[in-house]
Amino acid sequence: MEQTLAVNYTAQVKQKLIASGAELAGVADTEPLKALKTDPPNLLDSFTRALSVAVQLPAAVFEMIEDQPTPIYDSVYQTANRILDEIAFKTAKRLQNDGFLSLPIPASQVLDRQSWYAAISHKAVARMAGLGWQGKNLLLITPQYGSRVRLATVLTNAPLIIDTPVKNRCGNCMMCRDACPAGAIKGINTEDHYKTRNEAMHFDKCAAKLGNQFARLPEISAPICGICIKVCPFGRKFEKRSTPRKHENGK
Ligand code: B12
Repeated sequence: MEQTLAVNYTAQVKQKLIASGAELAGVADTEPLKALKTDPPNLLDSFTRALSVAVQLPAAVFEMIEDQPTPIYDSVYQTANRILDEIAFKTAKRLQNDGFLSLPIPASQVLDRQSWYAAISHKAVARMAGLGWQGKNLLLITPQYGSRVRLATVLTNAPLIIDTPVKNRCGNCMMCRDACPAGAIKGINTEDHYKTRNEAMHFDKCAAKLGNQFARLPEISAPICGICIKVCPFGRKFEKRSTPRKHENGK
């Protein structure tokens, strides 16, 4: 596909994603992502691009979270996963109908519960696709919605135009470190990404708090928390806005 066609096709794919209910979409080259652990290990072999999709969670849900996840957050978490899985499924089918091999990666499927690994890290894909940076909370922080987004990925060999990563804007902020109920966040910054989860967090403390304590609360179905998401100023900034903002990255 020649350049102008590829530019138009990429814009069209992103527009359809936004029209299907996503807030943000971007494209990453799969080459640098091959350094990630994937399941299966050759997951990326047939794919040249990874399309990252983000759905924003309603801001008011976070206002109800104080020191543990709430049943409404649990429900919203499940709904966001369903919406993302449907968007990724439909996008993969659309790309396939256009002649491109495409695979939707589920929002929240865990393939290894011992070491907590999925098929591929959505955060790494989203970061490389320019949706945001990896914050001190280890999550993807978007300039528009902070970490109040859930993510999915579509792997494809469609010749989509690649987006560029954005700069980390955490600065000296330590709000997620100070609020973490597990004391898991170390408060270390990264210009690109952490080499391991443990560089950013006492990972076991986070997994134990969520898996052994929060997931056992009434009406909580998964290891969720929400506190490092709630306190991030980039998410709160959105909450205080009175007028809707256009999708800044136009993706
Ligand atoms: C297993 C899992 C968990 C486990 C383990 C968490 C973990 N940190 O790995 C537990 C149950 C503890 C957990 C907790 C949470 N999770 Co969780 N979890 C996942 C899941 C299913 C797989 C994660 C995985 O495979 N990690 C493997 C490691 C190695 O990858 P990583 O965590 O992304 O970290 C590395 C890469 O990002 C890499 N990287 C970043 N950029 C780049 C670029 C390149 C080129 C390379 C090579 C590497 C690289 O640097 C990191 C260190 O190596 C993902 C969904 C998915 N498929 O991604 C959701 C996911 C990460 N979870 C999510 C969320 C929101 C949470 C919680 C807030 C719970 C909640 N919903 O309330 C907490 C937050 C914990 C925290 N602060 O990290 C969201 C994050 C959204 C966001 N805005 O970032 C995800 C993406 C789910 C989704 N569909 O949106 N989770």
